[in-house]
Amino acid sequence: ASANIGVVGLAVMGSNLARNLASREGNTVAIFNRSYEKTRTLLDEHPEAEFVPASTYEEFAASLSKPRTAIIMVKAGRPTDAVIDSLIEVFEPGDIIVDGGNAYFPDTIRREKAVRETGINFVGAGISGGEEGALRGPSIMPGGSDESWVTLGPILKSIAAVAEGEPCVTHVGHDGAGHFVKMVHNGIEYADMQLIAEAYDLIRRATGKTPAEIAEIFAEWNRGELESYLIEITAEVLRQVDAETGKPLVDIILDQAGAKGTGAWTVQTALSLGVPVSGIAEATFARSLSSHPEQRAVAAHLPGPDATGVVDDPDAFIEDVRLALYASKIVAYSQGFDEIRAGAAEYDWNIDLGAISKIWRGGCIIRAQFLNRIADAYAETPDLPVLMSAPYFAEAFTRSQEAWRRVVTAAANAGIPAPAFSSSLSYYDGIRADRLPAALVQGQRDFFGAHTYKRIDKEGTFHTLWSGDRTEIEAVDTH
Ligand code: NBP
Repeated sequence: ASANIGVVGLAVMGSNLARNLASREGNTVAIFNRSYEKTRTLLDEHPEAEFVPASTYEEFAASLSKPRTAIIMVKAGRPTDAVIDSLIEVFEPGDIIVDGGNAYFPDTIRREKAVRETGINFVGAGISGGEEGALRGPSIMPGGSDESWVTLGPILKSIAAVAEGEPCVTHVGHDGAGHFVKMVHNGIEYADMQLIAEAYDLIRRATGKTPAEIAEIFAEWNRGELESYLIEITAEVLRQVDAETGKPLVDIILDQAGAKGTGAWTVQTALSLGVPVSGIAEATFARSLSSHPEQRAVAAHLPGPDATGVVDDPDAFIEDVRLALYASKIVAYSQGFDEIRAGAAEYDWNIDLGAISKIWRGGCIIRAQFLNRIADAYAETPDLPVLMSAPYFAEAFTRSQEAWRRVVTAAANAGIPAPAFSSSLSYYDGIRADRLPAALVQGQRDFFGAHTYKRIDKEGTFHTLWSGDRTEIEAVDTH
């Protein structure tokens, strides 16, 4: 037994993670893949790395020092279950199995429970940053037991991205907490990307600027409060010219956005937790809308305004869009953190929200300066019920809310879809409202279904006899 850590599954993510592990002082990495070719390729292409190859699960287990620790990087779903079953056969109580794939958190909760019964530790770890992150330093969101963190913590810290001197990994919480937080990370990523896409579309269609010109605008924004990986790569994508046609590549790419399902998971989970993640939901729906060419073709003749000429001062409009993007982004992140708070309460996880914002500062797709502001907000008030109500963000809304309204108005007037911008503004106005028309909804529910209501002026549950003499009675709340 000579390896302190093992990797099972040597496709692109697993090989890169194995190389990352092997490159760090003190690690010797056992490697295993179902078919031996991938193991052979990794050994051949990276003779510099200290790998201990195995061709069977028995050999793999024998090559690991105790407690044996193995990270699984295979396709999510059945393949992950198959590998876990095989590892359980050859591992012993106290050993640690880590699933680094993109598992759906209820699967992680189920697997953790089943594996724990054998005495083996199971850790579901969300790993963000794609291939490049796996190789150079991802952001890692591990769940699992405190016991497993003792062994696993130093290993994961050795390979994680570093942001402002701190490794981008923290023990998120028990069982499925890590994969839950990774899921919400991806949901926020959807919202952030959609907001940026709407900003681009608004500027392009309302001012007539070219993709190359808009690339320069994003590059400029990346030097200010919007500084982030996603803004940076947006400028790169917009600058790209298609070699074949000489046109901007963004005009040649088919406008139908794909999805692997993590946005949908985030929204489905939010619906069952009762958390309004409207920014993430609109981003997910916007991808769905784009991917139905047959519907778009039959709807294309529906009437709408002409977008040209809605903006008389392009520079002022572009600055408005920047402010609207920043304000909407605060809403999207606030909603995402709200979902993590609700998930932690529902599943009994002790999640440090400030620590989560810090481990997203490096390695992952949503990495940004902005996350420091979120960390500050939680440092000041750890149990903040609504992130965007923190003083720093309140100040940002003071600066941006008028511009935000102008942009949403211009989008509506010009017939340019801005679902994430406008739903974020509606959420903002809803959450800060003194009174909501929810009172009327309660009245309607009581009318047709005797669902009862509460009053603002006294305790109790009430029902109006709508089909009788319309007097109010005190009701027993059974709904
Ligand atoms: P894939 O998701 O393409 O999976 C391929 C690997 O799974 C191969 O090693 C394959 O072995 C193995 N495998 C399969 Br398929 N069925 C198996 C089974 N029944 N038993 C054992 N091994 C089996 O690899 P990937 O693209 O490197 O992704 C790995 C994980 O990382 C996935 O969960 C993915 O969702 C996640 N991921 C994350 C990010 C990110 O940014 N965080 C990016 C990409 C992927 P074989 O060689 O024998 O067929």
